[in-house]
Amino acid sequence: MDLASALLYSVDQEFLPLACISIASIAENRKDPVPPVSILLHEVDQPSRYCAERFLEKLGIEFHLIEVDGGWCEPWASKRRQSPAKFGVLRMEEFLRHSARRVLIIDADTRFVDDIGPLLNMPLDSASLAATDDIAMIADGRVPTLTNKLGLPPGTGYFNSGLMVVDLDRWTSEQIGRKAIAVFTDRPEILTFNDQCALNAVVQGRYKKLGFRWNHLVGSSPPGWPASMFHYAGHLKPWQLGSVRRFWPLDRLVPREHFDYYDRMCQALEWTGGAVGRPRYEQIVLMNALFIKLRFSGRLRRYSERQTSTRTLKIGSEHPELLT
Ligand SMILES: [Mn+2]
Repeated sequence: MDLASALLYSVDQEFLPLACISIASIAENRKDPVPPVSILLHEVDQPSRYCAERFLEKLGIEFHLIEVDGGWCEPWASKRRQSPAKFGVLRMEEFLRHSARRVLIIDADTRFVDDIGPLLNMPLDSASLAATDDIAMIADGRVPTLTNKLGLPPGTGYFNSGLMVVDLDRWTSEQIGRKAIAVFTDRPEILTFNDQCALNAVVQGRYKKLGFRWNHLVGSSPPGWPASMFHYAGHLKPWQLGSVRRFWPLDRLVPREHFDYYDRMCQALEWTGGAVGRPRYEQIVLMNALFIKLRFSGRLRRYSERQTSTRTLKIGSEHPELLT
């Protein structure tokens, strides 16, 4: 029996179509019914909302689109040049429309290739959430610096917030969201990666570690590692780089199948607004410009280095249980 569960996304206009694709990927791989989905909407126009509704209705799942006024996270969100959508989950207990004991908080730039069933049933022991250690930060050797800046003791883990399996009662009683918000107002200088750093500062390493398969960072994780969920964190987003997929070294970093999947899904969405619905010539110009920027700033080379990093290999051999 599944616990009463819910899935939660928080998006703006640009990321709503991607949340829809992520949800479709969950439905494709799910044997049992998909738990109800709540999507927090920040400044989403009516045509986009209508596209999302039409697409999600076809999936035959229960969903709730919830308009959130992002004004509450000003002025610090604008100062950090972040969309308010990044912070909606920090107040999720106020926004969720139904009771749930377990909430999966999922980034829109993700795609599932396995049944989420194990995440709905796994024990969290005494932790308020489970998440995957950030392999990109491990590979870059940045975890000690990041956690030290957050005021955490040496050896504290650092999770990626792209997928969090949350015990809603504990999250609420431990005031994790409220405390994370306080980091933005009271101690913003400790943050490197916005909400992800704020949550790591609050949780202080007391999270249950999910296997690396549940947050496979495409381009950063070694390609041979198992994957149940692909996370297109950072710059390697297939929907932003489709027309330059054959250019070296992108062709090595992101397998062709990922581009094909997003081509197919973007078509199925029939989106009319936002980045996904941009005219073809405009997309091609933007994609080429982005590729040139990534290639010549050395960012693409850094991805290649992560995949073969000795730190990554070491984690894999020291913690084989995280690679099953
Ligand atoms: Mn992400």
